[in-house]
Order: sequence, then C-alpha cells, then structure tokens
Amino acid sequence: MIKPEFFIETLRCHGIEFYAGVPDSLLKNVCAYITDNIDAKHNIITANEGAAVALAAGYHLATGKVGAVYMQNSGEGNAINPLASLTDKEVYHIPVLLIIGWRGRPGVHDEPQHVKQGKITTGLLNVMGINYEVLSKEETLAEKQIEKAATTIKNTGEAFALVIEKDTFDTYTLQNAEKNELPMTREEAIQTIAAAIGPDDIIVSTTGMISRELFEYRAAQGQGHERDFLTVGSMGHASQIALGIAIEQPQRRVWCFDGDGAAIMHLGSMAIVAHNAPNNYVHVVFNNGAHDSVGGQPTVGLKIDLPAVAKAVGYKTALSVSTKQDLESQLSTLNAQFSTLFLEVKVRKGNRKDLGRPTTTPIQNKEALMQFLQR
Ligand SMILES: Cc1ncc(C[n+]2csc(CCOP(=O)(O)OP(=O)(O)O)c2C)c(N)n1
Repeated sequence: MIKPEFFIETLRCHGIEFYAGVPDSLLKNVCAYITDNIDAKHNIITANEGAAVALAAGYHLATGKVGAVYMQNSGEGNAINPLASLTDKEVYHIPVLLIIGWRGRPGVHDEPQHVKQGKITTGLLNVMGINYEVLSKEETLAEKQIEKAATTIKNTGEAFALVIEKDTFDTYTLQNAEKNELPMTREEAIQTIAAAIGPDDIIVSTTGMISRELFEYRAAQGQGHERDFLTVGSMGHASQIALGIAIEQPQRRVWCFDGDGAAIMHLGSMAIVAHNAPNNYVHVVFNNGAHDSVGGQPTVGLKIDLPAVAKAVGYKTALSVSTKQDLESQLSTLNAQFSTLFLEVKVRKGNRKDLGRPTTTPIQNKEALMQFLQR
C-alpha cells in the first residue's frame, strides 16, 4: 500500500501544491492527509466535481501551475463538461491532474450504483483523450507513474488522470477533524420524520447513509419499502426526482430526504423546486456539515444559512431544528401546511457501525414504488 504522505509529498516534488475536489471513500486517507497538511486555500472541497476542475483552471490561470482534482468516479459525469469545454486542448488547453477513485472496478464486488460507472471509468477517459495510469499499490512503481503523469502534463499541457483502486492507500487518521456536538443523530431524525408522515406520503432519499438508515427503519418497523425511492447514486438529484413525482401526484405529499453535501452539490435545483411551487413538497436537509458517508470531510453546510437560501429562492416556509423536541413540534406545523416547505435538521456526524445496506435491488425498489404510486 502507498502511504498518503508519500503520495502527496511525491506530487509536491513535481510541483502539485493545489487540490480541489469532492471526497471519496477510496481516497479517504489521502483526503485526510491533505486536510491536515495543506492550507485551506490550497485544498478546497467544492460543491461538485465540475466546479473542482474549474477551480483548478482558475488556479492555473493565476499561477501557471498545475492543480489536482480529486473525485470518486461517480463524479466523472459532473467533470466532463469543464474537461471537454474548458481545459481541453481544443478550447483553453489548461493542464490538470485528476485523481479518480475507481468504485465498481470490474471483478471487484461493489454496490449497484457503482457497477455501470465502474465499467466506463477508463473508457470515458479514453473518449475524452485523457491519458491515465491505474496507480500501483507499490510505492516505487507509483513514484514512476507520478513522474510519468507530471512529465506528460508538462509536455502536453493537458489533463492526466491517476485512477485509484480500492485499498491503494494506507490508513491515515485525520488530526484536525471538525467537531460537531449537535444533540440528535441523523438516524434519530430520520426515524422521527418517517414515523410522523402520512400513510400515502412518499420519501425520495439521497445517496449514502440517509437511504441506508431509512431502509433499516422500515425493516425494523416491519414495513415494506414501497413508499421510498432510495436514490443510491445520482448524488444531488433527489430533490428533482421528488419534484417530478410531486407535480404529477398533487394529492400525495412528497418528502425529499437530502444531505447537506448533496443539496449543495446542485444547489440551483432548490430554485427550480420553489419556482414550480408544488404544494405537496417537503424538502428536508439532514445537515451534519459533512460528507459523512465517505469519511466525514467537511462541507460548508453548517457555515451557511440553508433556510435563508430556501426562503430567498421562494420556498414558502423554511425552518431549522436541532433537537428532537423541536423536530416533533415543527413536524406538526409542517403536516398542517400544504405548500413548498423546507426543513433543515442539524444533526451529529457519524453512523451506527452495524448499519446495513438495502437488500432490495434498485429495480425492485423502483417497481414497488411505481405500483404504490398507482394506488
Ligand atoms: C457525483 C458524486 N460525487 C461523489 C459521490 C460520493 N459520495 C457518496 S455519498 C457522499 C457524501 C454525501 O454527503 P451528504 O449529502 O452531506 O450526506 P451525509 O453522508 O453527510 O449524510 C459522497 C461525496 C457520489 N456518490 N456522487
């Protein structure tokens, strides 16, 4: 395995001193090392992966140096637009080093949302004309690959990708973890809301732990999963899936269970929800100020006023709670209103160690929900 320190120091020797990106579980140890050792202006966790490419482009314009962009391969799609229309040699010809965590690599078992993306990860790079190396787990070989990446970037002025397999990096424990002493856990908040919603209401939940905790709540209650759409991939898009359902089924209340990282990833979607103003829509953001599902790296979630954003773009009511008591009392207020509603629930980081994963497939989940929606 490669020590995160070795990786980052080798990149530094080749002039890479700026990082931007969205964290990934496969890159968790490297992200933690960067957080502890690179100042906050030179390691920026961006809203989405496309934004990270653009930020690295701005860094290059100002310094002439090459920035690194880290991401899970799920984020390749977000990054393609600026890679094809900003940094590509046929446009502005701006160099960038991509560090891509390879979930769903063919032959390695992974969750269903990673299977297709895993198959097309290197193919997408080929199609975009981006050279890449799958990083070796041996430090001496990895060092040579990094040298090749740096030389290629220098000679071509183009993007180069290091593709990172599972278990490439050694462990590294984050020293400067941001503390969040909020009283409620996310799971407690999810259970409280799921228990308070009407029998015909449905929930569209976001990727990561939120969907897993909702799935386990239903199982523990002996309920089916037909009232939930568990958006296992497609981070940041749960609010629009919920909007699509809410518009077509105005008689039924639709709840979106979002994360702060996911909501911020495509924050503009909130304006589209509010503009369409379905009066059967409740957007709940479980805000722990972190990308908890992939290692707890910070988001700006607890540093911004999400209800003020919701109000500014036109949600009729926007509330924030952080205790179970407040949550229960605001749920009665929300349940009595038919409007476009927003609820921020501030929660602690972390999850139960024995938290399971959905045992139904995405297609089974979709079919059960569609049948329920026809009732
Ligand atoms: C486009 C994309 N980028 C990155 C990821 C990896 N990823 C999965 S869950 C997650 C964090 C989600 O954070 P948040 O929405 O705040 O929810 P939390 O895990 O904190 O409950 C990330 C970055 C992804 N699935 N898709």
